[in-house]
Amino acid sequence: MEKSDIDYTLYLCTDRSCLGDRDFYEIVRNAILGGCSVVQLREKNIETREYIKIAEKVRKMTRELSVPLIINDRVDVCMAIDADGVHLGQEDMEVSMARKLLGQNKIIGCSAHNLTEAKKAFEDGADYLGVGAIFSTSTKKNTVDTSIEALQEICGKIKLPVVAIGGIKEENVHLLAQTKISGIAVVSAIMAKEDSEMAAKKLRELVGELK
Ligand code: 3NM
Repeated sequence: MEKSDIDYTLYLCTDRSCLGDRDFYEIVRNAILGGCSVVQLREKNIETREYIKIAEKVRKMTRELSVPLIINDRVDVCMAIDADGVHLGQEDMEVSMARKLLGQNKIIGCSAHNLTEAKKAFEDGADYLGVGAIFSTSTKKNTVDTSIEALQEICGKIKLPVVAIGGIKEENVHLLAQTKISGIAVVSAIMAKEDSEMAAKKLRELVGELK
């Protein structure tokens, strides 16, 4: 898939901690069937070998279903399984260094909380930005609040696709109208739902209404 063809409308970040006894792969598959257009595998506190094992399975599934797979933080895991790209936070590897390692064809996303970070990510060669946390979230600790005004400013001034993240759910998607985001990224609004296909379908409709 060409980088320019990527549809950021509904970006799923995975989290295996909210599954209970449900099957991770089934939830992700159903979320894609419901309309998730990008999957980011986000694993924390996991051995590298285990990370790769999971990533390979998700890689197979996303290839079958023709959606891009992004690996959170781990450039080595991205390379090892030939994922479509990597997502880097402000504490992770520098975008410019990841670009050197991954080459031009891989997608590199970067988290930004303000215009300065967004500009730097753009200059360093990022392909898209994840901007948040827009609303409060209990999924990730120590998030930096980012206002809708700051999101709007980044969308207006940086020529990269912007995906809003943090506490986004059915009830508040409408508050992102007029921000010119390319899509929303969610964890719990899909992963914590019993029916991830229906959850994705509904969110996809709501984001579609913004555009
Ligand atoms: N990154 P939920 S907030 C993975 O602010 C992540 O950069 C964030 O989870 C950031 O959709 C977040 O359940 C968690 O609120 C988002």
